[in-house]
Amino acid sequence: MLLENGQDHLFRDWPPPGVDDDHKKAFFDQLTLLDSSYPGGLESYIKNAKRLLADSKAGKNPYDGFTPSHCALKCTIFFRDNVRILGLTMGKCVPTGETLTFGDENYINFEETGVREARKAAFVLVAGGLGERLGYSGIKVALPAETTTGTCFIQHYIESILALQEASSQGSISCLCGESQTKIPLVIMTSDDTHGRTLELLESNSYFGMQPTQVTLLKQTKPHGHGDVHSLLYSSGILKVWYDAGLKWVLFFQDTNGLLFKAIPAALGVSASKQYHVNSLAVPRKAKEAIGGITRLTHSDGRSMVINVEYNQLDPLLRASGYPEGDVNCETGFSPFPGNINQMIIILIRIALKHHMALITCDNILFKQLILGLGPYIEELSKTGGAIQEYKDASKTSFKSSTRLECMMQDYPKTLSPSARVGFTMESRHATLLMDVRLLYLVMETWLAYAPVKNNAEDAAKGKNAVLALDSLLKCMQFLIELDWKGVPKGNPYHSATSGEMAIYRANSIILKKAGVQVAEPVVQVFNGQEVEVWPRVTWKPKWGLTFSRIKSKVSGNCSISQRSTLAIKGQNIFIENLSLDGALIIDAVDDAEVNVSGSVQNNGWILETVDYKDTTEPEVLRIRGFKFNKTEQLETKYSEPGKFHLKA
Ligand code: UGB
Repeated sequence: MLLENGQDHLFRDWPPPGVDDDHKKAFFDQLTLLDSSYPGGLESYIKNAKRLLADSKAGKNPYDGFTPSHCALKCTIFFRDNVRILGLTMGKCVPTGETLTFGDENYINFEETGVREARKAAFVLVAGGLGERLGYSGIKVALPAETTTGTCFIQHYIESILALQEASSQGSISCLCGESQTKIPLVIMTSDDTHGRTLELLESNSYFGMQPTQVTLLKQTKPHGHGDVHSLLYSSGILKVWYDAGLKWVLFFQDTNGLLFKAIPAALGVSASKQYHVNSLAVPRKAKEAIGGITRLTHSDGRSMVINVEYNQLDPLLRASGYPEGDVNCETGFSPFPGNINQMIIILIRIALKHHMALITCDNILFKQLILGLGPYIEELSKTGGAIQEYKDASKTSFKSSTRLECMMQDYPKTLSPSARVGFTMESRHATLLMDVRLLYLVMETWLAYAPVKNNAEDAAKGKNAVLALDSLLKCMQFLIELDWKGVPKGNPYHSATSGEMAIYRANSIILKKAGVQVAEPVVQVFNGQEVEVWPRVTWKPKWGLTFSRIKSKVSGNCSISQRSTLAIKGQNIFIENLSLDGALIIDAVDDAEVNVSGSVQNNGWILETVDYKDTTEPEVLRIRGFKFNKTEQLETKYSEPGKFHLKA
């Protein structure tokens, strides 16, 4: 079959029989696995690849017939009158969703609802990506999110889920009856590149406190994009298990966003309170920033939809549709197309239509189901095997190394048959049904929700994050545009290890300020060629600061933190009252220990020093962020026994 499909180059340089036979057999084992796991087998994969490469070379526009426009909601509204978080309901695309201000009563209520609802949630982390752009040799989930405590991303995610689990179980009926606490399931999608090391990381750290049975690793059989998550959830049977267990929400998230769990309680609360079927988180987006843009697409036949257009497709699409400037910032300094951060909360519901379960996922699926009377998600997946439409962004048909197709999890709606076209119709006969549909892009402020770690130091400093993929797409779609590096707007987010870590300190400092602590203003410093705000290095365990109301309940009196300070809170019941911090303070306590901290801490602290990313004498995790801490002096206390304690500095 491979020979018949033009893949004879695979065997051209094979050594004679008897030499390297084990490798040859292993290669065929791989082929067999791929053949059985790809819908239609390897022959189908090769045909799809050839077709997509030909389309790409011919400059075929994947959005043929669609005209992009930004939603009626303009970015000016995002920031009007202290508006912090704004819902874009799909469809009419007017701001009829939720308008939240971080920390106000409404926000706190949503957070509390979200925490309660977490009992009925399952989490899905897509972590099969190589992180090629980051240039880090380890798996990305093993990378420290911040280096004050050295907590890696997977540990932070697991501890956040455990904190939600514990908080959501408190006061629940099952707990009052003495039944075991609800265990929130976590699925991690891995790949050949990440599977072994992910498992090893979990096992060697006792799953960071999670029960091993709570965690399921589902391995992609090829580097094929995060879209594989749908087919894996389907084929593994796990969706059915969750449904039978009475779960209601599935939350998808990515591998290196250290802020995400700050936004999750409120976002889940919005979903639960308003019964949104799909709730995709978004942030204001800088023009050409490497995150997908939420766009209204209107087809010449009248169809219209609001959907993510991937960052490497948006600018060329705009230029080809009468916007010669492409994707540019508007008067607010942001693109009118908000950014998709690939965090979706999806509801598992019953639909009376067919008297059976439907899993509503991804943009627009409910529209398709209702309008076209399609079966539910699981039934839908049974037709396609969960295959997601792939893409290939290259201008060439011959390659120095093997090429591959990719698919994206947010593209699920595009997998349906032509009769089940993506989007919704405005025809009046569907009006009633549309009224019942509740899909939301929840736009959150970036400082709270989004700080991914994706780019290496050099590219981040040059602003290449914004145009890396655009460059290849421009070629592939043959849009004749001249764009050079200088054309990239300065000030676009770096999406690097440097900015990712600093964003955590910034968010924690801002939250403490909102809770009443006097936190010193940041200074601007340059690390690895990137200008970043440096706030006091404040970190806490998710179980200490799961929601804003919990944080507020643990901070009181007249507290202050100087800019050069480090504060690491490593216990659940640590209460800070009338504390003045100028230096480093590290407090560690077991859950049953209640510690009250007050007084004045003054010491030489942890001094921030620069690290050159080319300096190979430094560890890689420090080189990629461009700084390290010289731990000169600190007050460090540890409480390992239950009881009440008072630390008076
Ligand atoms: N991933 C896999 O699990 N398997 C794979 O085969 C590939 C990836 P990238 P990118 O929010 O920041 C996405 O490479 O290109 C996992 C959205 O498409 O980081 O930056 C991988 O491990 C874009 O719309 O994605 O773009 C990682 O966890 C925008 O939302 C995740 O998939 C952007 O992310 C994403 O992989 C963003």
